[in-house]
Amino acid sequence: MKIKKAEAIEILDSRGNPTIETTITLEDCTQSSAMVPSGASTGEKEAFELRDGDQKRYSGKGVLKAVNNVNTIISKEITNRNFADQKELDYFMIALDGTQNKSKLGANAILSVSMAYARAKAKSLKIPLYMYLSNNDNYILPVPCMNVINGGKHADNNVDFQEFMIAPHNAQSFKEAIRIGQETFHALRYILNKKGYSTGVGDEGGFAPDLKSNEEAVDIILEAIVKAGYKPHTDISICLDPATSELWDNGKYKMFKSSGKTLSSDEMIKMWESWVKQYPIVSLEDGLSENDWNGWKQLTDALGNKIELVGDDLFCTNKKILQDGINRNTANSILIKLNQIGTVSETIETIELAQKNKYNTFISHRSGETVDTFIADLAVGVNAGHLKTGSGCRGERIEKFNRLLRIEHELAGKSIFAGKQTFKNII
Ligand code: 2PG
Ligand code: MG
Repeated sequence: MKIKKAEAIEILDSRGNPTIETTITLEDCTQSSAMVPSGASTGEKEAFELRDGDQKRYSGKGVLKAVNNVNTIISKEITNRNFADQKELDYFMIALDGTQNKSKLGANAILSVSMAYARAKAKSLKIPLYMYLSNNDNYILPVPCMNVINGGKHADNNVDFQEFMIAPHNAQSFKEAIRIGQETFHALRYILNKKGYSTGVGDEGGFAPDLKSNEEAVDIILEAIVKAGYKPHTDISICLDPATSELWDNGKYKMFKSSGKTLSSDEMIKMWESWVKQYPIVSLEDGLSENDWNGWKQLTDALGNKIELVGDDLFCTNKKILQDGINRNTANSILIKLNQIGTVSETIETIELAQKNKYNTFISHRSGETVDTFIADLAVGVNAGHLKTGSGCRGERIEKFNRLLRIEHELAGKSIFAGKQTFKNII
């Protein structure tokens, strides 16, 4: 099936910043589009997001160069050419770019084409996207890890750690898990309001109040779980993404937003050990910085058999870096973000490497999102078991949950909900 047309335009993401949308038309006239998200707490080794740097437009954040690369260079080379499959197209674009990190054409440009092509191919084959992305017939709906309190770079409050998530795992279906999560989210709003805290939300839809300490975020969430009628640990556990690469300052961790206090790597590990003792935590993402591999090894030795230690900035969805982590027995899980690596095929290869080596996979949105729901299909297609896509509000987050509700409905009895199985050695 040849590509007839590839056309990109500049649109806006959920933070109101420009991003790229590409529409692919196949020779059978099937047409599909994809929109690319954008991170705030990005890993140093992520694929290159091409922005214009023209201060006269959107403070330099425009993406007209990336748009132009799709409409000229990429379009010229891929139209009227036959690609056997997704891999062939993706590797063709990687070669066309020719750099290590997709800095010539822009990972945002390349990914928009890769995702739109996947969607168009699925449509042309008359199968759902999750089926196109899958290599077997088993479909597992992920546990939604809902980011109910936002801090760090995602909110203008005094909370240092970026994400406090609830994982409603004790449910028979995704639909039930979402209900449990939403009821807790609303209970949390009630409690924050009662305490006189702000109920305004951050970039990912979680509440973003000023708090007395980082710990207080977990304490209030536990209160909300009980208020909603559920049991912490049994029904709902906690996932954290403190995004500590953002706190890394001259070999130490600095609590920039609260006390300004600094902690050594050892002290951070001790802190996480005590949090894990004290709270029903099932996963800790980027508990240490991407530049603290020695600390990561110690953290893995200390907590690796108790909870999921998820590498986000650490691995950047890059299979070479993941392989390094596997060789060094570092972390036991990986966060997966399409735009960290820049093509659908490479994303799936990284997931396959993780799964082969018994690393858990956690599919993720970015803090700057669009209503594109690709990651919902990806989570089901590769049976990732968990997905984080924000909180219980903000349309760009809810769209992913709604897509999963539709997928579960469509599969009527032919899918299972990951539930407790996801955290089987932990809960
Ligand atoms: C993260 C992500 C998504 P950002 O750190 O995991 O929640 O944030 O997109 O800003 O990198
Ligand atoms: Mg992260």
